[in-house]
Amino acid sequence: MKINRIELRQIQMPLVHFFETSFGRTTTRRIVLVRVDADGLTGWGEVTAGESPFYSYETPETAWHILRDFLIPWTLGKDFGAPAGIAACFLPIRGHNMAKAALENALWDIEAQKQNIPLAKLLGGTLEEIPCGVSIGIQNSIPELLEKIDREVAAGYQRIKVKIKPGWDLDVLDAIRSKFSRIPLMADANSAYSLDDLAHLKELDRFYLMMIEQPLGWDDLVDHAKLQREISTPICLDESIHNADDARKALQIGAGKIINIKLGRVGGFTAARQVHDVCRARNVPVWCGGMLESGIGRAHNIAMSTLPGFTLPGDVSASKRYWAEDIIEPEVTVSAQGTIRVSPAAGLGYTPNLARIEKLTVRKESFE
Ligand code: OSB
Ligand code: MG
Repeated sequence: MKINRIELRQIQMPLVHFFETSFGRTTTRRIVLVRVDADGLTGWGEVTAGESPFYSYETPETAWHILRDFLIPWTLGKDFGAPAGIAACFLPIRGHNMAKAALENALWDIEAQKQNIPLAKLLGGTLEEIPCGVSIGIQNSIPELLEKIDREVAAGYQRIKVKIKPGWDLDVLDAIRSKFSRIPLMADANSAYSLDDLAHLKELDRFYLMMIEQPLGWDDLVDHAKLQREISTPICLDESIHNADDARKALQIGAGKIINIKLGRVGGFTAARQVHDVCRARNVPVWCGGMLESGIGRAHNIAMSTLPGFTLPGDVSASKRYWAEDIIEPEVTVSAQGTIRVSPAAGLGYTPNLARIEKLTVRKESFE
């Protein structure tokens, strides 16, 4: 596969509702899209970095820099046998996984089109329908949160994840459990606690949560292992897993019992499959995390979620929960049973809406 042309664009898309985590509130997404032309075909990738370096150090600007000054010059005009070849080429660059993932994933899209099979099939996916959950951010009040949960449960979503932080945790979970005693429920702290909060975190055990996601440091494994020995709620790792080695070490020391896989965080499909394989070999369930993606990143997440180890509902949900109008056609829809049916079409399974993308573009640069 020879890369002839790469185009970077930054688009700006307002969310239909703000999304708040322990590190802040997002109202508008700034997303870098990568368009790759190779072998007469076009593939798309999405940089999933947040607007500010709070989830990780990457931002749309750091990704643009790494892509323009390193990843693109290293790959333009070069011939890569298979998409995994480009992942190997990026290895000398430390970190910047979201920038790498956007470019690598576009090549997977092209390879699937070339073989005339769905991307899910190319990855080795087996599920035809994936189970979906929702991630609900911190709200202005508990009644507003309960109303949101009510709506998502009624829509059929198979599990509810809520964001927690000190001051928005025990009371919130108490209120949820009084109203929805049996829903599959989990909480994501996005690193808002430390081991000083051990007694407080132990209180979470009474809500019989499916798991608690990343309670401690964003780059920590050791303290998570200590916490996991003290609480019965399974810990799920998000921020601190960047590759298959991290996953192996985390499981080895008991830092958690479940891993959330995000394509951007681990650097693309090649690494994501490796993390999946490490977990599957140890019977550790994984699920697909979300980063408030546009339709392109969402389509990639759907394809990845078809791998056999993705046994838990992920944070991959309907386009309309985020966008008044998505940038792909058709938009992503979820069935009344809380599933997404995987498109049988070749490649992404969705068509990027070029006119819509052009309208949302605030910055563009192409490389031949
Ligand atoms: O920690 O999973 C997270 C969104 C932005 C940054 C981090 C996270 C999230 C989500 C949203 O939980 C998941 C989604 O609906 O895309
Ligand atoms: Mg998370």
